[in-house]
Amino acid sequence: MKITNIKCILTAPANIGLAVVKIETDQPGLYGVGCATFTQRLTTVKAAIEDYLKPLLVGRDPSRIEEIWQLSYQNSYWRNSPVLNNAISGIDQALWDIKGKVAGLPVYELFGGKSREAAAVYRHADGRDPQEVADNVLKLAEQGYQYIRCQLGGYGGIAKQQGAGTKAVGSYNNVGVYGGIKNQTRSPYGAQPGEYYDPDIYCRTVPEMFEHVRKVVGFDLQLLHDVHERIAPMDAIRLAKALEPYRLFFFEDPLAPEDQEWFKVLRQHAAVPIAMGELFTHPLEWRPLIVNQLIDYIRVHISDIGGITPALKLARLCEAFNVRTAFHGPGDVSPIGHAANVHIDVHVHNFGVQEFSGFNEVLEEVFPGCPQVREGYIYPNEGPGLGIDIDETKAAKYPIHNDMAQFSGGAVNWTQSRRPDGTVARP
Ligand code: GCO
Ligand code: MG
Repeated sequence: MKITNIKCILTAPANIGLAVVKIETDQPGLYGVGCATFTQRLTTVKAAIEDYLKPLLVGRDPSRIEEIWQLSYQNSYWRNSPVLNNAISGIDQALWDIKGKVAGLPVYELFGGKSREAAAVYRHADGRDPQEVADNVLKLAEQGYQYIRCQLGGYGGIAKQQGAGTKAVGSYNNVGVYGGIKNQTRSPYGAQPGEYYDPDIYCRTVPEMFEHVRKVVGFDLQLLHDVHERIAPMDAIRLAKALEPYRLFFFEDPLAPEDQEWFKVLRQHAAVPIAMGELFTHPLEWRPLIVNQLIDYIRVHISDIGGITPALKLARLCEAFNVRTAFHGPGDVSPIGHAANVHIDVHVHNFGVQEFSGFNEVLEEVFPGCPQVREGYIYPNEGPGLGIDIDETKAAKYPIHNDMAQFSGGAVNWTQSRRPDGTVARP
């Protein structure tokens, strides 16, 4: 069996750019698909695949997944970048898909079979104020979800830019839920355009939000929160302590990958389960946190670390240190990437929870075989391989474009966050 062609398909059926790899072979009708989605740098991933990995791999035996992964990983000499890892992921996932099709088995069987019939998923409940968050939590609970992420305004601490002298106000009106005027922090005249937020307002409104949401929904639901590494380490520690009474399932990205040393301080001060890893691309980022038991859930975006092959190895490492998986699963993972997540989720012993962002009708059309969710659980397809495909003709109807709603470099959007004084901040 030989690889005869490798192509990277870019498409945006839900207005979020996705990258998918298709590997064709010399066996009639036998091909594999894989996710390579790094939505902020799609065309660079496509170039890495078609200009570099394709000439390296065409003509090779697709059954040699481990060897091809190592060859691709070393081939650029410099390694561990999100662009190169996503390119390798698209290849790797497609090779697992091919191997499953050749064996006539779903990919999870190749790992060692199921540990559970389906994977529990969590959805996002956002709101402009605590009551709206609570309402959205209840809506998701009615659909059967038991795990729900709660955010004030998506990222929180949202401020409105109001011309000269930006006025940063809370993510809801300036009066706190329980009275008291939220301080209004102002920006200098001529402040640059950006998504302004106020870390102080964020840190004060999140505990208020959970106080209110727990009052409304009680404690039977598992609630999560994502800091998105947007506050200073000491503020993250103070916030984690403030959230202890609300029994979070996990507290995500409290610190930036660059603030790794602070995790041991956080661990000493707050009894809150920590989830980290969405931004990780390098083994030296996750290894210390796992072996020193400084986190409870690993949140990697599996294409950002190079695909199924490294994700399985990472899950095994985590099992030895009682860390559970909680793979990244937002809209900027393709349905093929979600399918890859689910095959690992139903297999590994130390599964925690799976993030899921839902599929719209168009995604389901472009990607026949999307894994299905019922009563808060996502089920793998029982067909051979990853059990999902891409309809290239339909995918072509949804081209990516630079001013895409969420992730373009151009328009001011969530990746152009600024603090009240105009300082560029982590998204
Ligand atoms: C998550 C992410 C999202 C981000 C986006 C980045 O935990 O799903 O942090 O909240 O906004 O998905 O890819
Ligand atoms: Mg996150």
